[in-house]
Amino acid sequence: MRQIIFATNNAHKLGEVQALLDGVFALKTLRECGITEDIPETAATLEGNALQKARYVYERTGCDCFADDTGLEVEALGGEPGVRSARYATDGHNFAANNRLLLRNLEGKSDRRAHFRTVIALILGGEEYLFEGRVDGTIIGHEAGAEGFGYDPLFVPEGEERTFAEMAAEEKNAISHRGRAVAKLVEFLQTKTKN
Ligand code: ITT
Repeated sequence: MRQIIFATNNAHKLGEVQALLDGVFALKTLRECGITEDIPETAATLEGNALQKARYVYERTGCDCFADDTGLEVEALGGEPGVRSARYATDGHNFAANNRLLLRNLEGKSDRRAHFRTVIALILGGEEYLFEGRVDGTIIGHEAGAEGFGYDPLFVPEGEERTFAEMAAEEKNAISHRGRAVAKLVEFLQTKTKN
């Protein structure tokens, strides 16, 4: 099976995407390619960061690779935390602190609409491609559930009553931002590898 590198240091994402790409491409991790450092994400947009991460890996390995950048965009906060979702409350990836800050910033606000948006940048045979996935929903007033990661315990997708953190991984993947973006990636890779 053809191999492709997923440029992420987030083990949760790796698990989610691994399940979705099963049988299409064999995923290689950054560690397996000898890249152990954090990849810079300094762009002002999700698209920019996804491309920055994929290019970083392509320049070092010359191999087919992709990266995703995801943000939670909250209507009442003018799209925040958006591209700063990982570092909303602190410099690191402190999920609990990020969730506390989000709840505090939404205190007293009746508009709880939000969406997750994922942008995937793929470099295949040296060519760059972008794919996007989005899921709309609402931010509830307290954390619920222990599955998933990040803002999942606060996010109830449209048409559901449970948060992403209360769903099994397959349920989240079937409707999530990342699941939708990966579905587009998989469809593209399947047509490319047929030709
Ligand atoms: P890599 O850059 O190494 O891939 P990361 O954790 O920095 O990992 P992102 O920049 O794409 O990933 O994501 C930013 C943050 O958005 C992430 O740290 C989480 O807090 C949140 N996030 C991303 N995907 C999410 C998901 O599916 N559910 C809940 N929160 C998510």
